[in-house]
Amino acid sequence: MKKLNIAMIGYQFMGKAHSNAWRQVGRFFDTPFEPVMKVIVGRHEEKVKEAADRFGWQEHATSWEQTIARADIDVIDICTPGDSHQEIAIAAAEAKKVVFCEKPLANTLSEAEQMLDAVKKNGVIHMICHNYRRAPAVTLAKQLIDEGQLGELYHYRGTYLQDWIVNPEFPRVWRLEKSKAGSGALGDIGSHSIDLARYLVGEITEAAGLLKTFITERPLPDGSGQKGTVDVDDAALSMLKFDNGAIGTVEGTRFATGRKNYNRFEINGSRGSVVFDLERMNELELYIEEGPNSGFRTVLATDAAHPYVSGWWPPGHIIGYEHTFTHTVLDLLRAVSEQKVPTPNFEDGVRTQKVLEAIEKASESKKWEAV
Ligand code: SOE
Repeated sequence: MKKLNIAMIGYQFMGKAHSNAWRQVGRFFDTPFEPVMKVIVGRHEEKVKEAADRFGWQEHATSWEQTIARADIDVIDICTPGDSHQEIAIAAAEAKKVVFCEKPLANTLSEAEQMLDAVKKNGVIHMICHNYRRAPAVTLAKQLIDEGQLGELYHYRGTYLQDWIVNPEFPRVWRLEKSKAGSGALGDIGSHSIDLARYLVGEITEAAGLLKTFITERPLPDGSGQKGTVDVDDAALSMLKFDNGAIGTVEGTRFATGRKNYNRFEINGSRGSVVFDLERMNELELYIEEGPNSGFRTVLATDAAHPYVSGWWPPGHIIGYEHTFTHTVLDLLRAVSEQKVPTPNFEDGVRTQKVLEAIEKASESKKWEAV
């Protein structure tokens, strides 16, 4: 089988999730290439070496520039904070590599647009990692919607709730710095809800928004005892209008006490509804209007006929968060073999970024903003 050499930049949470996906994909699915976990890149030699050994990369390196320049590397997988996405992705596109990038695509719309220009100009394959599209129950919801089973779509109700920074003593980590993360809950988790809204319902044309930072100073993570400013949102609320006439709400917050990673959506159409909750991710709640005795039922999306499931276990043997990344890299490998740009790609990343920007703008103007 032909080999595809992967270089991954970044080795923290997403680096761990992507490493697992690259390692597992060929063991469970028939892939058109054998992905080779060639080199993992990070700034700190000791830490990146440890990550290489633990996650199973052949080599480690401290320079992404030198790694991108290597002729034997085919795919650049970007798992760094948002402030470096643009530079790395553009360099990778110019070196004619396949570019796979974590969300949100960039810290600003202008950076995201430059990334899209670069991948288009250089004719390379590109993908953004919105892994939740590939939870089998979510892909199933998409199939049902595309088949018209829910009828005309009226509502999208997306909530992404976490509580990991409720404690005021939680340090001012990079995700709480605008210069590194671009925004707070809005870009980090709201972007997932918006991507799912665009995937399942359609393009968003207008947004209203409300951003709020509850705790504006936190201890610096260096242990100095000094405090640093939090200049990103802790919570982001929005109302949305879709081009097909549907309306929606999205709420992303890191202050929903007791909610750990509650990524849920409900979609209501003229003939039925679907509900997904990541914390019960093998299930899809489905309502199809069939007269007085119809009601919500729970579909356990673990049959071989359900999306991606045939690669894993017999029915009822549930899968988890990490599998969504494996499905994502599977589709990337397939796209590379067909020389097609998969979805979601940098175009999707730019569209989502436009919605994020409109929400941010609307929060300041207190008016609806066009996307
Ligand atoms: C942290 O809030 C985080 O890890 C996000 O960055 C991920 O995209 C999300 O899937 C889970 O939460």
